Amino acid sequence: MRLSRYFLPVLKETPAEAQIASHRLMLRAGMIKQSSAGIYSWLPMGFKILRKLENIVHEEQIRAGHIPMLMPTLQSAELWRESGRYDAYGPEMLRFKDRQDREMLYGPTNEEAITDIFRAHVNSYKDLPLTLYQVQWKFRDEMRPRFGVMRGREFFMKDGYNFDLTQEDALHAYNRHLVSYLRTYERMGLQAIPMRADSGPIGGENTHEFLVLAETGESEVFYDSQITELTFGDREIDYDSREQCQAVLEEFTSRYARTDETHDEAIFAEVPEERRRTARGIEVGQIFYFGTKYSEAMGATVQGPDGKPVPVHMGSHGIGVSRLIGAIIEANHDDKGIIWPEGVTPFHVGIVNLKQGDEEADAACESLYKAFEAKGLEPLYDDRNERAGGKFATMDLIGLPWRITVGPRGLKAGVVELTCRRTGESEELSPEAAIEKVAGIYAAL
Ligand code: P5A
Repeated sequence: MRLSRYFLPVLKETPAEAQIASHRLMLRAGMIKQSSAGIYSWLPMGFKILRKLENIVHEEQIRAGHIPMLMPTLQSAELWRESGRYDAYGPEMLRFKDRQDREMLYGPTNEEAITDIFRAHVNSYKDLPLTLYQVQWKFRDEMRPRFGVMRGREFFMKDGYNFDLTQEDALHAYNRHLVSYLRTYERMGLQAIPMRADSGPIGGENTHEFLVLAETGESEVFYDSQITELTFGDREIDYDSREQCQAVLEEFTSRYARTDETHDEAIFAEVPEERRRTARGIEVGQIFYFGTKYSEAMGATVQGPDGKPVPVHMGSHGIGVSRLIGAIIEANHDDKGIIWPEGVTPFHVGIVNLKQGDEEADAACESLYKAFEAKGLEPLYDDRNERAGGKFATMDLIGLPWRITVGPRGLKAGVVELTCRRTGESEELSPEAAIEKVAGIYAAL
């Protein structure tokens, strides 16, 4: 992409309404624009990152054997009356009537909708196990929408639902989700710690929230510091293997890690004092096993092996895709701007032309641009007629991990400058070597 032809409305001033870094930087970097409280337009660069995260989520869900689909954002109140949640959900649910006077709502979550699909089409235990998921907009009329996309009213969520014959099978689905979520967050450059939590209006006893530690996080958390030393890494997991999934769950959840809702001082006191931590965290996902809560209320049964109808065991599993962008920025920024992890960056490399209009500099930038494209990478070329300082400030603000600076002086010596956004370190290389180095970094991801 050439910056002169892109739509990247960066702001020079810090917006007064933004209280935390990620909100400020998303506005300043021209990623989002508020349309009303807690509701945002996703401008091209913000949208690009949203799609990247969505793609990672899809890849990891499909790897775990889960099946993508799409349900509508608008739902009928009837289904929610069946489950008993229409009254229980409270003012967070946005309710309205259509022209036929039918009661409708903007879905805050989809347990009812998916259970309705399941009961219409699945009759036999032989069709189980089944896990369906979608990535779709949700609406919750939050009392205090704030911090930009972090606590929005309209937000993008991956929501998945498993259907199993027995509790044991459903717990395997729970464990499988936990494993796939660990992988998903790590690919986004985040450490998200599974913590024991409260199930709230979704229901059930088994639930873990995934938290990214951050001072600006809304949740208070308590944990054993040993947990922060764990990484999932590039281990190969057979998602059908109960033993393997169970082992990962045990590894990642056996140490003390709880949100304030489930915190227990007496148990926490058993953790050696030097390892006890109290901190704040951003909830980027939550998994639930709630058994037959919805299937019994809504008559979602299958014919069991003995021919008798049995209600299916279910769980649901969510990832806050739009919130994740805020979480990634909270964990990856400095006073100049965002520092995207390579796995989610909107463009792989920035090209800064120090002297637009200089024949040699223009030609060198063009040839770098084409070479990156030929390698399947997306460069963002700042080809505007602007001062170098302004170009650097924009690149630092939008946070591409690598920047190549091209100027007439360097070109005379046969070099360009390659700069790492995270460390600030620069090196002079031939254009070919710079391309190879950047391409190599992305190839290794
Ligand atoms: C699981 C999927 C559920 O709704 N039903 C379907 C279950 N879980 S949850 O924990 O309530 O939400 C899942 C994730 O969505 C994100 N999230 C939000 N993101 C931005 N703004 C909000 N107002 C908001 N509310 C929830 C969180 O990341 C949460 O973990």
